[in-house]
Amino acid sequence: MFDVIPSPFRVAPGAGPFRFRQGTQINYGDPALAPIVERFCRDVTRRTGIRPELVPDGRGALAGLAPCIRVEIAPDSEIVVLPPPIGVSPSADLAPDERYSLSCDRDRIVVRCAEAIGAARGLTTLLQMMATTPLDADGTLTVPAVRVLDAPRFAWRGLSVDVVRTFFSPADLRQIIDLLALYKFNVLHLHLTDDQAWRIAAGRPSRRGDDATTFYTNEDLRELAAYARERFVTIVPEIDTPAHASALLRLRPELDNGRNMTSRELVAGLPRNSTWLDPDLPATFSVLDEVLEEIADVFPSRFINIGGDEAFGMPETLYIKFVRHVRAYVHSLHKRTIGWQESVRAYAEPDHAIQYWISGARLGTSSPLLPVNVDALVAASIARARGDIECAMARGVPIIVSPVSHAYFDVPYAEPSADPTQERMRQRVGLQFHPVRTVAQSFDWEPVNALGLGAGPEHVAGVGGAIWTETIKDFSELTFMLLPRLTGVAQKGWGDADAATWDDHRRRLGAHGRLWAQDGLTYFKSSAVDWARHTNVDTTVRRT
Ligand code: TNX
Repeated sequence: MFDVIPSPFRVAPGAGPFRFRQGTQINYGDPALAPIVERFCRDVTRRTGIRPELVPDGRGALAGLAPCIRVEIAPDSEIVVLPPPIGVSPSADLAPDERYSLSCDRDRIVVRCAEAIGAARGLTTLLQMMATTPLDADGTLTVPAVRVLDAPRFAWRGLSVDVVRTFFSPADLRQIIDLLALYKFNVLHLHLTDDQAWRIAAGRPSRRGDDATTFYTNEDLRELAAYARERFVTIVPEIDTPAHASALLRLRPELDNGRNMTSRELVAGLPRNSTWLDPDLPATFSVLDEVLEEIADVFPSRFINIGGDEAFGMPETLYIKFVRHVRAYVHSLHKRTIGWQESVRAYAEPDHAIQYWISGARLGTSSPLLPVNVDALVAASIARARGDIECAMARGVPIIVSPVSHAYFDVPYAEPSADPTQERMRQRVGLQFHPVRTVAQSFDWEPVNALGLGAGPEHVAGVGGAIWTETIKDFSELTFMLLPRLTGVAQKGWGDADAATWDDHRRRLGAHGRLWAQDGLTYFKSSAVDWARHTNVDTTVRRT
């Protein structure tokens, strides 16, 4: 069985299975690969109980005829036939080369790549192959005999996590980063500020945090960014303004202009404050520019997400003035901007990127739970959603595709869990105004087509999942909503359009629940998936 998610570009049969056993030698040809190969060794031991022997190059390695694993940088290898990715790279102007080949034959497993990131992707595939294969009776592991050629379809493959409505510790976020790396995502987009809380040190009048809100120190964020970077994940920070900024107004009352904070009920059962920051108030940018400068310094990412969503009640001219200032300021810090799709209404140049989210499913007329009092302004914003995408396409603004209908993980699950003890959680967690969706329905989409008529791959920057945490109380509820649907977005971001049907994906998923259980992660045991596959894999091997 070959249960790798996302499915590789091409998989062909290899010559005979490789037997992986205690002490199998693994060797690499370039010092730049050392941390990647070392991490692979730790992960494979943690997941299979088998400990390979790491033999750095030039130490008489690979002596004898024993089967071994070799990782090498070989830019002129068979990977040259693979196409470059579509879209925008989160880490650099020129996308790093993630292509790799992996051949598993009787005597040798060889991973080849053009640069270190390709080795990480290739070894992740090998790790999944090993971790989803049961051990043989003699304690060895028969690695499927395959020749894999692989490259991502899209350059940007992200997950946005709302750490405002519910706080997640750096340790929680490191587990999310591990999960992203396991599924070949390359962006963790952190939604750091909103109406309910301001989760960063920058902008606080006193750094001591005397307003009792839990927040990340710059040191926390620097460490997280470094942890992510080692795993080829870029953290893109989001400072959400001009709306969703009530928490900043509470911290900095000088930003109150007497009319920019309103209390309203926007969605059934979820009272929200709505605020907009006033570009005509001198205090606004003296605070915000400082915040952005500090954030640009903390995060090495190429992009800062400036938010820009749901500026209900803000005069359009002020919205445009505000967003233009912010993006010009971020540019002056040598960073690129990304914003939610509404931001294209203020700034539609190709050096900006937008994240498309308002798909029909949100507050769509099809929702039986549509609150009767939907604000006319909200309705108007939704009505403009199609225009946002057309404007971006016409002006060459790259689009990260994140439709609520398929890429939002706070949509409640429709089908029952195979585990009756999960039913209460399933019914409680997730935003109730979304129509419920099965895991299969969430999987049924194509990122280019999701942009509608006239869209082509040239309009797409990449793919992004998102999870909002209004109904999520803790880390186990977070992973319950992320898993298994996160793997579906991984498939759409990495795999070719028709690379995997739901049936393929569902079959592979059956072998992945075990990996999450190994990591102690709660996941939704959808009744549509046979989670009992490979039951003889030892799930007691735990994180060390
Ligand atoms: C809209 S999705 C938001 C979030 C909320 C979500 C659900 C987006 C860009 N903005 O602030 O969490 O609706 O209420």
